[in-house]
Amino acid sequence: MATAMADRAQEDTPAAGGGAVSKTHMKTRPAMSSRKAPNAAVKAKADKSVNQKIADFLFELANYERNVSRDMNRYNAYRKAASAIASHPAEIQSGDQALKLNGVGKKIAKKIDEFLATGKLEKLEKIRADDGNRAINTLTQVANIGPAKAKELVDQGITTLDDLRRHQDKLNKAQRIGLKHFDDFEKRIPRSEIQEVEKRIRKTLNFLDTKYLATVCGSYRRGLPSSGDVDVLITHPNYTSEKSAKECGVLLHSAVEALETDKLITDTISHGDTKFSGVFRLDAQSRHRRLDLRLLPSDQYFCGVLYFTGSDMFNKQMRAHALEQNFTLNEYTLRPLDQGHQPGKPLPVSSEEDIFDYISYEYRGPEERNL
Ligand code: 8DG
Ligand code: CA
Ligand code: CA
Repeated sequence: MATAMADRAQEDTPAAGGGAVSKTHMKTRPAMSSRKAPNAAVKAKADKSVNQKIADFLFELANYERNVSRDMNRYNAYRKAASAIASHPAEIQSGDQALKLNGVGKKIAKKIDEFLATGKLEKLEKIRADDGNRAINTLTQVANIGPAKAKELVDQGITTLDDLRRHQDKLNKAQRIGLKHFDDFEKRIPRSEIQEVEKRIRKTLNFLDTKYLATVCGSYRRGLPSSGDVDVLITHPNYTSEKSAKECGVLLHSAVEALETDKLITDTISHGDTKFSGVFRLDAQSRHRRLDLRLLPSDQYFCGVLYFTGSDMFNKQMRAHALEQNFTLNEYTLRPLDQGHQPGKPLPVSSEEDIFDYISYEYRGPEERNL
């Protein structure tokens, strides 16, 4: 009962945790997974810690850099500082104190001092007051509309969701689906609902072929109480990296077909041999939710599971550690680097633990990867 109520509370919060600046999916990254769940919880209590307030304004600046300036370096720099501050155990009392944290430089320290002294940030006040910025932020909240597309639309005088609805001819299929389900996609997905969809997907796949394996990754696997979308990885022993995706794509195609017949999948945004991106809903009373399905070769499954579990900040750290140990790690493989830094053959991997072992990194369970 308590869980059900907590889930409901989560679901009623907007996906991005209140700010008008982020979205829940896609290649332009949301602001940021590690922030959302705590944010929703904090909101319920209605009083935020100083660190959380600082992290919030840094995330807002990060979004501005991504959406408006389209400067991904600054976007990442602000997010890194925000994550460090949000997870710092002691209350930040000065810019100098923050300067000691990884990712906080002089400019950010100065902003923290301004915020601590005045309770706001001049730069952010100006950004928020600008109509063009606001329009871009609004439009980038639609799934599959990125900063460049948003700018293009704003330049054509399209600045609100109503404008968009009147000019759907300017959108591609994915963007039209984003607009159609705008209200639903804004809502976080409670964990209980993902447990349900996980069961349904496993049951459907099992019915097709008992050798399918499916894992829901992303924030759900990291144990968060709610998620922005559902990321499912599937594999099958018949599909290995030696075979072509084209040859094995039928494994994904028949899975998607079965999930459509099951009335779980409602829309398709894109559908290749190894990646499906679309929409599901549990039943007619439920909301529409974003779904990513990926088919991986069985010998690359665990590198995939590790990668798609994230968080992306955690992945960055782990990849950097791998490099220090002379390995290169990506979503497919772990490979040793030779003296000339050339990657060798992929190492055999049959669990996530194997990957940590090879690179001498202390094992962390999925719940400990929420950076
Ligand atoms: P959320 O959906 O609840 O917002 O959070 P998430 O599950 O952590 O994020 P996601 O956007 O669905 O991405 C899933 C995982 O994919 C993420 O946790 C780590 C991995 N990943 C990266 N980099 C990137 C990237 O640039 N784009 C995407 N889509 N995923 C990435 O490490
Ligand atoms: Ca996700
Ligand atoms: Ca995703």
